[in-house]
Amino acid sequence: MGFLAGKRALVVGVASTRSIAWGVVQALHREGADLALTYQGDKLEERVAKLGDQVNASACLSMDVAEDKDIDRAFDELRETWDQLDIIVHSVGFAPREQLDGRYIDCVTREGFRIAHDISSYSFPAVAKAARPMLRDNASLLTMSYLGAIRAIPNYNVMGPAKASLEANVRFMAADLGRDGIRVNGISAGPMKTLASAGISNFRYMLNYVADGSALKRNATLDDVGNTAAFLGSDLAAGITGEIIYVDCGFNMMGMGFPEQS
Ligand code: NAD
Ligand code: 0WE
Repeated sequence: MGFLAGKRALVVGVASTRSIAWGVVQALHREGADLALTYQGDKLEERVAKLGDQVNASACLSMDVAEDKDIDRAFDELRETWDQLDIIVHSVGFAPREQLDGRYIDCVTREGFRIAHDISSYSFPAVAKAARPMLRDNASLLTMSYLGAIRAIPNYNVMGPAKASLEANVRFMAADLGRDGIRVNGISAGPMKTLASAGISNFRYMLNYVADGSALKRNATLDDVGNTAAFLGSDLAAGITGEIIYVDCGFNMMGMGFPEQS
């Protein structure tokens, strides 16, 4: 029996089989969790419904995190299937495309900043707020961050401040919900090829640079992230809250390359 048997998990942010959320769904399914998926808008409905079938998902719902009303509607629909929830995985990030190509001060605008922070950071507490009445008293909430939260990375631009805000949300949510036994954590994943990274300038260079500079000399995989998400969602992680766990094959902690190793 898997270590998530009997747990009900909602995963927000599956768009394709390359999505980090899909890696998470597969690991949660393998460990015996019951799953509900949400996707953004009708365009993704058919594709995500098929993915949901692959893991016997109990529900597959549309939810646009930009709209409070849509978040509330999705949870109203979810309540028709489940009365309680053990795990929420938030795997959503967005900034307008033109924010992510060029020098930061050239690219950043008030509206680009607002959208990046709204969709990539505020949506996490927004989802937690709507889910609050359904959350079991040992529930685990999880979000996906990136090294750009704490380091300047070329072209990541306004997503860096947005991820810094998301990581602060992890700490403030953990402090607030801790009295109710609810844990809140983040995974900071190494770069990986997904829809969100497709079309980013020099992404292939970045993957190679990070693999070469990492302790494990490779890029992190969807399975690496999915397995850590399954652990953090489970009672095995009962003492961990407010943390950002790096699943980056040991890139962030390296001071410099070790010449004799490459
Ligand atoms: P992805 O494109 O597969 O996932 C992003 C998801 O966000 C999609 O499912 C998209 O539909 C959803 N989304 C965007 N706006 C939305 C909205 N308004 N309402 C609802 N959903 C919305 O790409 P991914 O790489 O799997 O990204 C998932 C998360 O992982 C993001 O937070 C991203 O920042 C983070 N992350 C990605 C990498 C990477 O290299 N790919 C590394 C570290 C962290
Ligand atoms: O968080 C991310 C993805 C962020 C992202 C990507 C897009 C592309 C398409 C947010 N919004 C959009 N909007 C779009 O229209 N990552 C961690 C992956 C990523 O994206 C980068 C990276 C890395 C790594 C962008 C520039 C530099 C590095």
